[in-house]
Amino acid sequence: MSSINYAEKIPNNVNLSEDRKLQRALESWQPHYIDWWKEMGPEGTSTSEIYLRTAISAEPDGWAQFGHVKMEDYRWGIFLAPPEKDRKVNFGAHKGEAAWQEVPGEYRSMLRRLITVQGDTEPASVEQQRLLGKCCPSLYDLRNLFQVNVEEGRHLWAMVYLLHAHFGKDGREEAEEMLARRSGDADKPRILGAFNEKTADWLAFFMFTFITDRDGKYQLCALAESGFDPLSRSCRFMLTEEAHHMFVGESGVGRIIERACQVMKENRTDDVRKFGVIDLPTIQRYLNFHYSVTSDLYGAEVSTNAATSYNMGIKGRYEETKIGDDHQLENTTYSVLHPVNGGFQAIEVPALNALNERLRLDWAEDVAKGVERWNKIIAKHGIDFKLTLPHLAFNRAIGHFSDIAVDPSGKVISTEEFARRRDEWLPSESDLAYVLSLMGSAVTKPGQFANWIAPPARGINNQAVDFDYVRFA
Ligand code: BYC
Repeated sequence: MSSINYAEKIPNNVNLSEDRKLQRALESWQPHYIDWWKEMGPEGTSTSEIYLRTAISAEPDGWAQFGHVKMEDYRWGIFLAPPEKDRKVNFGAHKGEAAWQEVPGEYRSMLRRLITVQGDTEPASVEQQRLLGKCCPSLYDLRNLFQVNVEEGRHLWAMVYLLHAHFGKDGREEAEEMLARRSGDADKPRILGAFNEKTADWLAFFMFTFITDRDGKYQLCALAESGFDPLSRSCRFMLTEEAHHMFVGESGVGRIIERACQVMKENRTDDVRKFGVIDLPTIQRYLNFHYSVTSDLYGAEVSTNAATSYNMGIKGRYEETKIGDDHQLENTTYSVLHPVNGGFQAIEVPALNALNERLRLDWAEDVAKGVERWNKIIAKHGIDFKLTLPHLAFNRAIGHFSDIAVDPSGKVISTEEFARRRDEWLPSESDLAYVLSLMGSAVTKPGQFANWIAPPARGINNQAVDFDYVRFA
């Protein structure tokens, strides 16, 4: 059941050939996807062979196979995690009922909206990252970028399959729209804010995969709890791929920090820019930016949308079934920080309305642990500097903090002061220009690394660090 059939035009483990109508619909979407990939996917890669992992089975222990693959020959497809016997709806008004294999009619539009929002982020991130290959710091990093890109492409397939299989004409239209929007486009932007930002350099890419892919993890975990079983199974399989993306981000930033610290020590100076590496205060400003922009992805702190989708049983909490409460939350409250009279106050609100905030805090705690691991690298070098996460109200565009100006420590300030001091806290034009100036041309000799980043501790899939992860034609 879970092994993937690669003999078909669209590899899948959902017996696609048994549903001719659906198969035809997806086969007619497939060339549009390929056209989109050629136009908006990683640039200049069509003939290179990349050491990629490809799913061969959706079972936990056997799905990854590694080998050199031409990007254009990559086989995207539809893979769901194996079904769980007698799975139930585990929360909300339908708690205890059998999980749904079809969309309950009255929940169609809410489910379609969530699947569309999730799906839209996937091609968006590929678009954001499409030029990075031209300035890669090594073949190892180039391979990781392409691995992330092909998997985001497959995550789009996962959501498009659900739209086609369960939402009829509306779903097919949404699937087409997914290929029509463009990250950062003034007329047809991607749906969520962070996915319209630029990812112009590798520090931004690593921050994005560390922080924003981690939002992906938490949102997918919440959707994996869904009573709509096909969504749950899709998200569970997507999560197995997401872990590598966050590793790429965390280790990438860690290696940039490592290199900065080496140069600081060797030259006994904080002023490392003249040695062509990225200084720690610039890394802090990138962290502030990506953290605040990604905080917005959780929506408003108090949200009736979130309450409704929980009540319906379609989007749960992080690790829902491990939480020891009634999983209905009708009579519970949750404390949410509000801006009040120039400061902040924790106010109890109905727990159902606070679900976005709760997921955001789960994510924030996880991000903070990663930042602590980065701080250990700095401490190991005996350098007196600590990266910190800004206050959750800092630089927000969505939710109830979006109307106030706050410095990274959480002090409420005037909008004039924020504008005046913005460049102390967020990457300035000159920070961005400096980091971009380091990117230069691609480093493509096996085992070589750009000056601004340390090599990784080990290679991919037990290969050496100087393995030829990408072979150019
Ligand atoms: N930008 O009640 P509210 C990933 C909209 S990342 C623009 O607060 P709700 C990945 C909202 O849509 C994970 N608009 O929101 C990572 C709503 O609009 P409508 C992606 C925003 O519904 C890296 C209105 O504001 N997955 O996978 O409770 C690489 C009122 O909103 C934003 C998901 O997000 C924003 N930031 O929560 C690749 C999961 N925030 O409907 C991939 C699916 C809110 O009134 N999505 N709005 O026009 C959801 O669960 C929810 O839609 C949200 C919003 C959590 C995003």
